[in-house]
Amino acid sequence: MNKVHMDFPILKRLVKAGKHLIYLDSAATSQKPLVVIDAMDAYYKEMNANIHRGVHALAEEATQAYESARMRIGDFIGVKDPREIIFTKNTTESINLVAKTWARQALGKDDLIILTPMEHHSNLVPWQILAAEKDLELDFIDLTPDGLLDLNCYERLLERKPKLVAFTHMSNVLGTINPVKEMISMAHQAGSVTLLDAAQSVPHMSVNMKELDVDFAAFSAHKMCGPTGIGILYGKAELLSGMPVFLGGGDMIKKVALRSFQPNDLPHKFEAGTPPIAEAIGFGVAVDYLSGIGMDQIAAYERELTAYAIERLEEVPGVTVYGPKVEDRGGLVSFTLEGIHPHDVAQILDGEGIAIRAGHHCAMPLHQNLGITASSRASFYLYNTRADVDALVDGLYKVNKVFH
Ligand code: 7TS
Repeated sequence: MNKVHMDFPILKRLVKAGKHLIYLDSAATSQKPLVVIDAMDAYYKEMNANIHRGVHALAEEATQAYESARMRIGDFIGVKDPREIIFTKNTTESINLVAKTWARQALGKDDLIILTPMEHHSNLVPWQILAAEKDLELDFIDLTPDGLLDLNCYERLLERKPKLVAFTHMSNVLGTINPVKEMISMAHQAGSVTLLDAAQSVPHMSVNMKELDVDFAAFSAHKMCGPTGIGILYGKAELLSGMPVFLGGGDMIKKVALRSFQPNDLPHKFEAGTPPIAEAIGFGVAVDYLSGIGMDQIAAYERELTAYAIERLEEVPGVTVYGPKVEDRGGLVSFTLEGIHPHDVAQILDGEGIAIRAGHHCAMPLHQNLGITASSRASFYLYNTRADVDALVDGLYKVNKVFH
């Protein structure tokens, strides 16, 4: 796996004081392999045209490349029907789309939405906005002390027949991988629609939306070797086709009169305006790249690296590691160092060329739940190595020395 390092040009660069970059912030955004950068470059150099409109050669080629990317991204998550793969800006926009169209139509006063306290703000705030507008109730599945969802609590909440259950596949702070297949099946038995925030799972493990039988799912290209500015909303065709439109404008219409319009067919109905074409092409190449390595291999590699990281971090005096045991988690570790603010930890590590994230990681309620205001987080991807973990641990000894 270490040879994939060579595929990522940025990992060769030097940062502070001539140190080699050690990038441990892939949960925020991953680095991009050269094949993805080259594919986007080639689009602009050889094919640039708007899609779905022109009849000229470039427009046809660009349209074909864009739609081919949609098919390959669909394949990557077990979805054969391109009508169910909507290109959006990112995970955040995908979830907002569902909140502002399906949920706004389907939910009314006093209806219940079930969420979890480990959600990223982007699977929390859209529901808060809708709850205020429609007078809905939000309730939350309790966390166990080791950072898992309490499924007994979930069962009790489902007795109240929520209209929607929305949860993350993997926590971006605790690393917890939730038992989503079971949770989706339980929700369906209670008659609820399900939405999966797959921003941290699809990049790191094999996820098949059809096997999960989830109703909606959201993820972003930039966390999975692809470019920024593009993400996916997966939705079951029967739900998507009954939903009101999201944004209005070009491409999302079949017919327009002065006072009315007829929406386009899926998936274009939800893709108003010129989409991020180069980004879709880059995203397609990113999933080809990940498939070429193998998602099961990536997941196993990250699990082994995370186990090593937890073991090594626990050697460092004053470190508290958050989240469940390694069997229940993905490739990231959040921790605090006693008496030292996470921002100071990140700053000293930065001086060593080590990039981690410090703060609330867009999960303020979860930090409150943990009784802290901030944490440091090292997150891994296929290009990280045990040597990166060793550098992190050496860096933390240095932080301790500076502060004590
Ligand atoms: N959901 C989860 C679970 C996430 O981790 C993130 C981003 C998002 C949604 C939002 O994704 P976006 O592409 O729409 O921004 N998480 C992080 C993070 O942990 N650090 O920076 C961004």
